[in-house]
Amino acid sequence: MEGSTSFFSRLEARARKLDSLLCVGLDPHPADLTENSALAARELCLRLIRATHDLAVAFKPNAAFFEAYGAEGWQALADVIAAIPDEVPVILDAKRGDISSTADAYARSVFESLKADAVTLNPYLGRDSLEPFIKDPYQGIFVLCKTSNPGSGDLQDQLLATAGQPLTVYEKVAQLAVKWNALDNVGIVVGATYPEALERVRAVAPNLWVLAPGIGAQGGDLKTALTAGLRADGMGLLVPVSRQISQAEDPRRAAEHITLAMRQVRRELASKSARAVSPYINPLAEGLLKAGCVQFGSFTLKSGLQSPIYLDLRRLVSNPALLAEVGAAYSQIMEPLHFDRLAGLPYAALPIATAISLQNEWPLIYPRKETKSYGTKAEIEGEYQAGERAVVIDDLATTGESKFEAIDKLKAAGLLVEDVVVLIDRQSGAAESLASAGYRLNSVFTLTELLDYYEAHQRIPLDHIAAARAFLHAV
Ligand code: NUP
Repeated sequence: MEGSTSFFSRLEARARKLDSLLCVGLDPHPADLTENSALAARELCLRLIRATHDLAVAFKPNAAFFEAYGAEGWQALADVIAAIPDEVPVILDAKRGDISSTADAYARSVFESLKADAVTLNPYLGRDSLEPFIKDPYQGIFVLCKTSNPGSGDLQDQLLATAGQPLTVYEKVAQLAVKWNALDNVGIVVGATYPEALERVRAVAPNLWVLAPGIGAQGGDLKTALTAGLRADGMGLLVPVSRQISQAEDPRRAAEHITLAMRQVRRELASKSARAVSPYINPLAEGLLKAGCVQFGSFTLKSGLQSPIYLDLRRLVSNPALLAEVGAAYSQIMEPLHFDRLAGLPYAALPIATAISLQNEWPLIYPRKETKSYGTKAEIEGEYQAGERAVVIDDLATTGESKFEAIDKLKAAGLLVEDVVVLIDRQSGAAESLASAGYRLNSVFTLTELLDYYEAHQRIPLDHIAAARAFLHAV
């Protein structure tokens, strides 16, 4: 259709340009109208658009307030959407959801007839019911995850039994949304009235865009919601506000006021933490310690250095549930990366790369450690084509030296490499040396974060922690 700019890349570009996360809601409540008619609803929304279009990252008309007026209301909705300037994305709040053949008709209604850019959907019917809306990355969806209303817990807070920790239904929805977001056009709805849900969803979906209604009339607090729900980079949370703007004496002033308050909170949060602590630290730090993947004492490293901490992720193969959790954490941080296949580095990362591959159906190759002297004499096992992008998967990053050896082999085979992903960054120069050669190091967490966790939870004697920190500073 409109080319390849995905819905969220357009939304994010506008959010950055305006330095804002405000989405202006267009909800013509009958009580706010000069008369109870579709015409008055239309006029109110047109006034709001004129007053706030340069402050709105997006507009969100709610279909219900227009549908209530029948055919005239539907026409008013079409007029309101048509009046929104092209550069402002329109999110139609209609909460659709049906079997795929019917969903296909809903998608045509939303995108072809009404010409909205995105729509809210109910995920109760599953992946195929969403498919017609996300075929084209230009158009996006926000899937209901944890809604802002008092009764949202009746179903959404129910616990599901899983292989690892029990999960709420809404966390499961967030997990699925991460999977469905292959084209960068799936976000979720989490009410600003439930900051703890925003926080839990962020742990499951660190990169997804969240639409967080409930500020103002429903009692949600802006600062609490932003603190709980922003992505590590201070983006990723779109805050729709309807009544607090539409019912204000001066709607533009109200929108300006919210914009400034948002900027202030985001600045404060950014100055507090250059890099937010990884959301994976809790479950994985415990599991790794229990499995003996993290040991404290005195160990000789491959480089000859003596280290007071030893990380041995080869032991993961004996702990399949933990291996699966590790694979899931990699998968989450790999969500924004672009690649055609995984390249697992022997030996430690091969089972991890296999877990990631199985969880996402991402194909895997691996450069051999020793070249075969017989048969195919292959340097790289698995299928690939020259020109494809490979993402390097390893267990740890220390100096980065072993990553360069592997990258050289992959490049010699015509593959492109941009990203290296590891579970733990030992912070001994790998990120810097990879960056200077044009590669990005992505880690689920750093060794410092792991030590901070063990110290805060008193899992390890303090002298071991201190020795490990001293070692980190020395290298
Ligand atoms: O969980 C949700 N809560 C919610 O309020 C999901 C929504 N889509 N909404 C919608 O956001 C609601 O229907 C209304 O259109 C808007 C909130 O309006 P206000 O409370 O800012 O006036």
